[in-house]
Amino acid sequence: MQCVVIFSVVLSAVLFSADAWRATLHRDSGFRGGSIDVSGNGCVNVGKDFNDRTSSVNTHGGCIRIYQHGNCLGDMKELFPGSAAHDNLRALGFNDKLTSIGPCPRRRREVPYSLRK
Ligand SMILES: [Ca+2]
Repeated sequence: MQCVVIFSVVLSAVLFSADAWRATLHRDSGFRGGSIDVSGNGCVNVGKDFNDRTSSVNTHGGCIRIYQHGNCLGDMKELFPGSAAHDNLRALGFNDKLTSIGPCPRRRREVPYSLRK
């Protein structure tokens, strides 16, 4: 019985960590202006102070999906190391739109270095 409990705890830790993400949202482009750290294991709605006010995002080397509406609905953009315009969401058509953030699908393929810009 104890083994089952330990196994369950370890398994849930692995499952949750696989979806864990962290991001810093900035009100202005170029990672300037007021900022807030957001993290989660699934979909998270950003606080109303930052709803529709984010202009640049630091993904801390991870992959996140940003959504136009709450509960990870509406237009979506994927941000990951090597993707364009973390520092200027306007270039993605996403300035002052971000309302929720979620993880990227697991086992996303690595972007070949040659395709990075
Ligand atoms: Ca929005």
